[in-house]
Amino acid sequence: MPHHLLPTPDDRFTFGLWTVGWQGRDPFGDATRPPLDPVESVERLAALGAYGVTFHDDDLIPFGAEETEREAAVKRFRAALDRTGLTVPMATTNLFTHPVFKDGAFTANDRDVRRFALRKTIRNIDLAVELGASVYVAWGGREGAESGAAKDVRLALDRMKEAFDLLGQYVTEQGYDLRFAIEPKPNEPRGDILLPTIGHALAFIERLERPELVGVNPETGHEQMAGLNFPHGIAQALWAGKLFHIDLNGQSGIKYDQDFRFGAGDLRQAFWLVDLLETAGYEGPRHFDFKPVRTDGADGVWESAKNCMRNYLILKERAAAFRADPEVTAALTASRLDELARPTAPDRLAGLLADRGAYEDFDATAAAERSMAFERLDQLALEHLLGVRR
Ligand code: 3MF
Ligand code: MG
Ligand code: MG
Repeated sequence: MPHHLLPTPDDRFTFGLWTVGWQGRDPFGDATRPPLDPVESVERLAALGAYGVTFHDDDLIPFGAEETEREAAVKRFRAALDRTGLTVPMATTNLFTHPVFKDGAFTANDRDVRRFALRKTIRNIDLAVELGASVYVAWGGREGAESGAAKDVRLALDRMKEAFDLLGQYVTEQGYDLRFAIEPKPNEPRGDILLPTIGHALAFIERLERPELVGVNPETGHEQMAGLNFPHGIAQALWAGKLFHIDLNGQSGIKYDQDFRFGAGDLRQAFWLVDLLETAGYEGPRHFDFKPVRTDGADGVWESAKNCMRNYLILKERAAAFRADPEVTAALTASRLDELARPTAPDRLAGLLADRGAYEDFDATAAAERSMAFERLDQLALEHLLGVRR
């Protein structure tokens, strides 16, 4: 295998414990694989060249565990991290599995549940910081509804804001160097989930007491489940300075959350995504949130984990070749990408209004006749992606 396609910790690839640890339980079928010890996951991921591992509180410590059991689990995990050098750049809370969260956590109609959810989150924030995490993800999978009157969405958003304001106050008062990343998803497991897309989340964040502490953790498949263009959403999150973290995986079109390994599903969007992350200066972890298919045993688990990283590196190589190709440079100019980079009116409004060439003398017919030459540009990209041009 070419050396540059072998991952190293410098590539900053990370995996959730719940990804390789997924036992294949789905709404129609039981587990097809035995439980996986988090310590084994740490060791295997380190051996494959990963940089870090992430976890929900309940991935590491069973829900409701006694304090002694909790301490023992953390101790074993920490020892495995020390042994392997794997990091924990992110952690998160499970606010969706236990039946107590059936109507949500931060926005459950039941106030006691909301208070419990906040305390559960705060408890795991302490552990996350102890283990060195700098990002805390919040996926509100149960924050939503199946019917109209069951959820007053404006009130639920008030409660959601209250939750993030309290969590922001907590980390500020503790002096923690920790930022939050909201993970949008349109539906599943709720019929409709609040903050369903990157755009909804970005608008919500600006209403918080400490917006600087909160960004987004978009997931490939979640945006694509809504038929949206994932690289476009990521570009807007980057533009807003809000791409604090990312969940990479594969999805084929508008259907259930497939969570395929990265590179499966919409390959063209995967190509443009890697091109964007690698050229836009994104420095966060490349985090995989996928589910090894339930047809496979342990062989498929580690094969798919390895290939999430391998596919990212292949696409990184292809995207770099595309950018370095002189024919691509010429095609980009022919498509006027350099012009898009120029401000529309550096002469400000007065200059624009005084410029007869901009309106009175503008030849709209001639401008309409200029080809944008996008077909040639896109074919060059496709041929680089397919490995036909190098
Ligand atoms: C569900 C998800 C979640 C989140 C996780 C991290 C279980 O579709 O993507 O995975 O990523 O809760 O916050
Ligand atoms: Mg998913
Ligand atoms: Mg996710």
